[in-house]
Amino acid sequence: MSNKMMHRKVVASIVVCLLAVMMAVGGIMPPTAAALVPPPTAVSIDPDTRTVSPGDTFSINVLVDSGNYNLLACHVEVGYNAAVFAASAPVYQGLLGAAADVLVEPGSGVVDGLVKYGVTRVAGVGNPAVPVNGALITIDFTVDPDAEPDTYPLEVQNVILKDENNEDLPVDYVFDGEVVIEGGEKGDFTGDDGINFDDFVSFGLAYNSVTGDPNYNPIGDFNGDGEINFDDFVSFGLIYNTCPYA
Ligand SMILES: [Ca+2]
Ligand SMILES: [Ca+2]
Repeated sequence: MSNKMMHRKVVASIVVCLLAVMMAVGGIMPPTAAALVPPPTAVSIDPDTRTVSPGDTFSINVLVDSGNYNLLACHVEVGYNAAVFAASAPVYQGLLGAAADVLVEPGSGVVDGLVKYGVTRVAGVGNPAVPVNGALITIDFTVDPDAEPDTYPLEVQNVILKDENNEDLPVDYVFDGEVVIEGGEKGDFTGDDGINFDDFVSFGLAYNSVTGDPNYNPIGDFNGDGEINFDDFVSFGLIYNTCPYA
């Protein structure tokens, strides 16, 4: 083999290798590899964290994502500290079809720090199992007025997901939620029992915020609805320049 031919072969090999690398990096590979790995299933609490004060009420959603799988039925439980929170009965959000097209599992409800909910599609009503991703239920919580400031978990437990053949689906991810209970009296940002100009400035910094915003502070959310707005400002005004907590 001449040096020239040898050189050509080497160049050709390099080009082939480069093409292979480019195809791999660019994802121009045959689609079979990706199709074999379905996207994960997940059950989570939304929002995953929130900050409240003693006596507040708040709502969470339980989200279910079945990935590529057709979801026929599901069962979830959410554990919470019953000494700190009171939970409402879970409210179905239509994830597996309209309320008339599903059956709710007997025993769904609230018992001793556990919210249970199960639902399955009814056959023959044009409600076939399909992939879903959204809110399954909403739960309202009330924080005990004497609750100790701390961080409390909302734990997703005993998840069961069923496909169209009543076979269990993998539960790839379960995301718990947490609730941070802050101490302090409404309006008293400085914690000195009086409501004065310092508190007014802090109230202004939190004004127009909602739960989850970096400047949201439940001390300014007098009615505990997750928003600091004009209603709260009126409540703030009513105790301005007083010492309501002394
Ligand atoms: Ca103050
Ligand atoms: Ca408010």
